[in-house]
Amino acid sequence: MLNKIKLWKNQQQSSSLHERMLQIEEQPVPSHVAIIMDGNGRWAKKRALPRVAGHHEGMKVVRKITRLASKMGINTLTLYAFSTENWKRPKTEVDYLLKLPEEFLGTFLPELIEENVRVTMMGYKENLPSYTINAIEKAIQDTKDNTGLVLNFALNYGSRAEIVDAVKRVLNDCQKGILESDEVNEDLFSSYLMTSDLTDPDLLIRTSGEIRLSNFMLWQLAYSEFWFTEVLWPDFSEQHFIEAIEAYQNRQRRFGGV
Ligand code: V0D
Repeated sequence: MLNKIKLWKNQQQSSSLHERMLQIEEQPVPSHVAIIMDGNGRWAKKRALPRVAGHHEGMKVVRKITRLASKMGINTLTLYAFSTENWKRPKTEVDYLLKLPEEFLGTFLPELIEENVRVTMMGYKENLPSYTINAIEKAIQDTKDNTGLVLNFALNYGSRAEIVDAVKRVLNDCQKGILESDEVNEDLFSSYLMTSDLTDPDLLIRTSGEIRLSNFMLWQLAYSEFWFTEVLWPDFSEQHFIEAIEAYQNRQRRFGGV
């Protein structure tokens, strides 16, 4: 294609993106968006590349969607980066995945600080290598006073384990006499989960055509809107995210958010 035409096409595209952003800003955006970033391996396979190439490409999409979510005024973005099931993958792939936080933060942390983003993590830190934890803890520390988007990484996270642990700690507090069993209700129980500081997600996005939760935020997603797409995570663009937010806003408009 001629370069001039390409340029024109890009301009058309970005101006329509801009218009859709303005439209989105006229209605409430979801306060908390959670994403299951699926399809990195399949993206790589389609290109005869190693699976890790898909993960690396997926990391670039995290940057792009974080910027956009921040710009939209979304309060919390939770990203499912590594599940407790992911340990079953080949060791070389696991090792590669667990180096991504360091790589990501090495280049993107200054921008997160600049953008007033606060990094948080939920998941089991115990089994993670020190280079993974150290990179994330530095990011948490360096962004702890930021007041903009909360960028919450679900890493070595599993929802059933989270619930079982919460039950154990409730029982323990009852035994110690800190808590009466009569006081146990939904709100009290929520405060024992890893998401105690967050609101429940308003919108869940899952890419790559899988229509299931895969042990992700089972309790927290009880009332959320779900949006699924066939698009593989490395191909997930700003347009797709905008499409998901528009779908959410349309549902809220039609059903009055009940
Ligand atoms: C691979 C697609 C960013 C999903 C995105 C450890 C799978 C790229 C992070 C990241 C991963 C995590 C914490 C943090 C900063 C960045 C990340 C993992 C995988 C698993 F503080 N991308 N990313 N972490 N992928």
